[in-house]
Order: sequence, then C-alpha cells, then structure tokens
Amino acid sequence: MTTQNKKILITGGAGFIGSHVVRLFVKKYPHYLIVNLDALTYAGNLENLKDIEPQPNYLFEKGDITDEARVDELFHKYRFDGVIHLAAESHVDRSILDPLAFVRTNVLGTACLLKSSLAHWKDNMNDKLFYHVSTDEVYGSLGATGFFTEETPYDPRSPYSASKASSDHLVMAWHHTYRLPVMLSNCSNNYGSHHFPEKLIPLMINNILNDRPLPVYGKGENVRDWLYVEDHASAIDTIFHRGRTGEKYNIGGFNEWKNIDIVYLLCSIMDKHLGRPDGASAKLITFVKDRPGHDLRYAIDATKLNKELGWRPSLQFEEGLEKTVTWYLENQDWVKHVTSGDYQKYYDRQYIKR
Ligand code: NAD
Ligand code: TDX
Repeated sequence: MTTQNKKILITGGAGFIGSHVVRLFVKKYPHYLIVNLDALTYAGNLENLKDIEPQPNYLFEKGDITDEARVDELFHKYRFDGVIHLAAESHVDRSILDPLAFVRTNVLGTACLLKSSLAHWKDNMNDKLFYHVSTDEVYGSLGATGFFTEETPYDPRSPYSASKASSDHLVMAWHHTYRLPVMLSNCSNNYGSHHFPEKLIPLMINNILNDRPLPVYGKGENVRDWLYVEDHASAIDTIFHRGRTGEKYNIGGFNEWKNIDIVYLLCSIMDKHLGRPDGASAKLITFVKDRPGHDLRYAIDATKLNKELGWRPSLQFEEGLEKTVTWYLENQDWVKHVTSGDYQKYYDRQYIKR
C-alpha cells in the first residue's frame, strides 16, 4: 500500500498490541487519519493511548466489530482506505472457560469487517488493503525441533487458536472469492508495556511485586518464542506498506524460552530492582495444574519477512524484559486500574478455585 494520504481503521487499538500499532502509525504518518474502533472489553483501556489522544490525526470510536450496522456506519462516515484488524479475544485460558465469546468476536467479528470492507471497496479496490493480525498458535504445537513456516498446515488446538485459524481462513476466502486485497501475519508471543496481567510475563511481574505465588503450569517446560511488542508493530508497518497482496508473513525473533527459565529470569531482574536478596522472589514459584491441551512449543521461522522486506527485531530479550519490568514498576497506577473490577474474579476462578 502506498504512503499517500489515507484513512485507516485500526480495530482493537485500545488493547496491548493495538495501542502500540496506533501509536506508531499516528506518530509516523501525520498525514494519515487513524480511527481506532474498540469495544473496550476488560482488555481494552483508553489509558493506553493517553499520550497520543490530542493528536489531530487520531480518533476513537467505541463499537463492537460484531455489530454490522456500526461497522458499516463507520465505513460510510470515514471512507477508509485500509483496515488493520487486531480486535480479538486473546487469552487462551479464558477461551477454555468461555469459548463462544471467542467464536463471536474472532470469527463473526472478522467476517463483519470483511463484509463491510468489500461492500465499500468493491467498485475500486485500487490501493485498498485489509490487513489481518494473527498468531503463530494457528499452526498447533511443535515437538523439540523444527519451526513454523508460512507453509505449515494449520492445526489449532485451543478454542482461541481455532477461532483465530477460522478468521485467517475467512480473510483468505474473501481474497480468493471476491478479490478483496488482503494481507495476513502470524506472530509469536509478544511482551512489553501495557500487557494485561493475565498473560505470563505481566502476571509474574505483578505477583513478584506483591509477594504472591508464581503459578507455573505443569513443569514449566513449555516453550514460547518471544518478541518485543514494538518490534511486532514495526513488522506490521513494514508488511502493511511493502508486503505483497494475498500473502501471509510469519513474524518472530528466533527467541525461544522455556516458561520456567523466563520466570527465574524475571525473579532475578525483580530482586535487583526491589533490593531483595538474590533468590528471594524465586521462592514464590509454585507449580500448578497444567493448562488443558497445553501446546508444548511454538517457534516461528521469520525468514520470508526478513528476506523479502528486510525486517528484523531491534531488541534482545534481556534488554526488552528489563525495559518491561521498569515500565511496570513506574506505572503501578495503570496496573491498579486494570486489575480492579473483574480481574480479581477471573484470577480467583483461574488460580484459586480450581
Ligand atoms: P488484547 O486482548 O490486549 O486486546 C484486544 C483488544 O480488542 C481490546 O482493546 C479489546 O477491547 C478489543 N476487543 C475485543 N473484542 C472486541 C469486539 N468484539 N469489538 C471491538 N473490539 C474488541 O489483545 P492483544 O494481545 O493486543 O492482541 C491483539 C491481536 O494480536 C489479536 O488479534 C491477537 O490474536 C493477536 N496476537 C497477539 C499476540 C500476543 O502475544 N498477545 C501474538 C500474536 C498475535
Ligand atoms: O499463569 C500462567 N502460568 C503459566 O505457566 C500463565 C498465564 C501462563 N503460563 C504458561 C502458558 C504458556 O505456555 O506460559 C506460557 C505463555 O502463556 P500466555 O502468556 O497465556 O500466552 P500463550 O498461551 O502462549 O498465548 C499468547 O501468545 C500467542 C497470547 O496470549 C496470544 O494472544 C497469542 O496469540
């Protein structure tokens, strides 16, 4: 897609990754109008965008992507040239507790956006683009070796990953059937600031700080491939502007870690920050019942993105974790706000009463 004046709809912009994508686009492309459509679920928080709210090229619209009339109304109002679609239910453990919420938002919501995009672009698809943000979890679970490439067959195993796989298939179906210009990326686990403390890294930081048990599922042997969230946003920017229509790109930093090793690393970073004796926080580690259907290992081969578009991550993991811990320590008000309300109910159901 060219970088001339554009009106871009970003869905889920009040969430973790979405807020970083909105910030990047608003700052880097002052001649674009960025409209953030978000339902502000428990995971969406306008505080994440406080710094860019006053910018003249940024607007927020509250709404649900499953609400066809609302999505259509916004297309009429703004005449978008592009969509970057991040809105989703995103937490695997919640998808095990309430799968239908994931089918509704991730599958039906994506279909609603595709339908409106086609209706508004069908007479002139020139320089239009529907960019869908997806996950490596659609590929399933790896054994000890090997990587997910763009050719790896889909094999989702949780309600979350199955709903994301469905949304990927819908995006490609709209491309093949209706010629809708689309692109899709599948990224590995993200970490960084504004990450909701239900996910591994921010949950552990928060629990270490508050001297609570650190719940490691199973034996902590599962492996995830971690990427700093701002690097994900920069990859989306690169692909959105220079990727090939109809293509999918894997995004990752070749950075695999066992969960238990990450928890130990976080404990030692936090001990230094909090002035605790070395090893003090690690005493909080508690092995708990495993996640049902827990995928063993994810590992992304991002060679295509590197070779075709020259993208590479900017940060080493230890440096990124240090920045992340510092952000959480300096933004305790943010943590307090997002963990008030329903968070405690979810936490008790997931960790205390099982
Ligand atoms: P998040 O849960 O932090 O944010 C999701 C956002 O979507 C929230 O602001 C929420 O209010 C909004 N939303 C949810 N349902 C909605 C609806 N029906 N209508 C409108 N808005 C709605 O998620 P995240 O971690 O930032 O993930 C963003 C996207 O990136 C998702 O599509 C996810 O599948 C994908 N992804 C995430 C990761 C990761 O590690 N977090 C990795 C790869 C891909
Ligand atoms: O309390 C915990 N204890 C624990 O051992 C939590 C929350 C997680 N874990 C384990 C499960 C996973 O092996 O840590 C690993 C990471 O868990 P999550 O942070 O829940 O991430 P994951 O399930 O890997 O999914 C994430 O990456 C892909 C995002 O939540 C998805 O949105 C993204 O698509």
